[in-house]
Amino acid sequence: MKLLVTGCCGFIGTNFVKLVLRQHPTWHVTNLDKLTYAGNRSSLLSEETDPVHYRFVQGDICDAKLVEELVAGVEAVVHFAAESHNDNSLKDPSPFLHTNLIGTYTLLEAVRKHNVRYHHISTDEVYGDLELDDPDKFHETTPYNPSSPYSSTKAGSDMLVRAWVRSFGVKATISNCSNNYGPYQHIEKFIPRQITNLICGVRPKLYGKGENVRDWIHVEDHNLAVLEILAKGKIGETYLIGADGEKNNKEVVELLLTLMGHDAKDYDHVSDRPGHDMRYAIDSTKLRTELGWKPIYTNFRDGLQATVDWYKANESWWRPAKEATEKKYAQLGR
Ligand code: NAD
Ligand code: TDX
Repeated sequence: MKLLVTGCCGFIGTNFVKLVLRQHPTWHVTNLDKLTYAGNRSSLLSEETDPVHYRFVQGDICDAKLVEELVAGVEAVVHFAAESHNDNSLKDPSPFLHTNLIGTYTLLEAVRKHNVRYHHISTDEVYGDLELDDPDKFHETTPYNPSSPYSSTKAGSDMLVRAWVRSFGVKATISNCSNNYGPYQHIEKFIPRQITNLICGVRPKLYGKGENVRDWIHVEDHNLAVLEILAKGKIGETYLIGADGEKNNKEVVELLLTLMGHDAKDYDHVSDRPGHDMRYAIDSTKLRTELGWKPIYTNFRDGLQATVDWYKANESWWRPAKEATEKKYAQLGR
């Protein structure tokens, strides 16, 4: 199997490449990544020593000529590359429109031309948010209702995929996953920001009251689901990926503080994110019953402890980005 995978110098893509090369040692993966501020080539440096199975190409998914050349040589494309951070999208939406919309369009045109299987990685944020006391969860049929420039461009990219399936017969599937955690996540994101703050002697920062709920899933469980969909997913279908991991932000920070040897109340409240989605929750029945997937990392405390240990052991990976990341937050007052 020859795969083109986009955005693998980022969090989920890096873990995806490592998983694929472990589970399918005969496959070949080409990683197309622009190396934005969020991309770190060093995460897959050891894989670069095996050019028979892994190749890194630095480039933009909006570069139609390059994308077409790469798509022509593979059997399937898995599209992870995106501008992925809500806070950044509120400050400057333009790269989100470029990468998430034009980038997806560029890939779709290439897979259409070369009749190549395509899997589109998306987010549960396309469905908007739920009230804290709503007994319902997001389903494949929940209407789209995105809140931020990030989630609206992801919603737009999903719509492009659906249109390319219906109008041009592109062989595509879509997955919408909840919040991931695990190794190699950029330290701008909630969990690694607080872990690295604590390592640096800085108190964790909770937006608003900290009551917002996210449905946490370990990145490995997300990627295992993507491999199932690639192998057995029905063309044209959407699959929701989630591991029943609902927690509010306050609970997560308190658990992190405890795991790292601090008093559970040693955090600060900072100003809230404008338009902050209240709650995400995924019903993954379709994925579980139709494709037989189930999560492996069902103990959040253990998964979080392993993640803390990873950031402690890999300071050279995140330290160079810490100052610039916190400078951006300081400008936002958060
Ligand atoms: P990330 O920000 O860590 O990584 C994104 C990667 O894409 C980076 O390596 C970056 O250099 C690359 N990239 C950005 N613009 C590019 C362009 N124009 N051309 C080529 N490469 C480009 O993101 P992530 O958290 O790994 O998310 C990956 C995908 O998963 C995204 O599509 C995101 O919407 C989706 N997703 C993420 C989560 C989550 O919790 N992180 C949850 C659900 C879905
Ligand atoms: O310092 C912080 N304090 C805080 O309280 C940060 C960075 C975040 N938060 C809150 C905001 C959210 O309620 O924590 C929650 C998680 O925040 P993020 O890590 O920024 O994630 P979120 O906005 O929920 O989006 C994530 O999940 C869905 C990913 O970044 C998206 O790419 C994915 O689509």
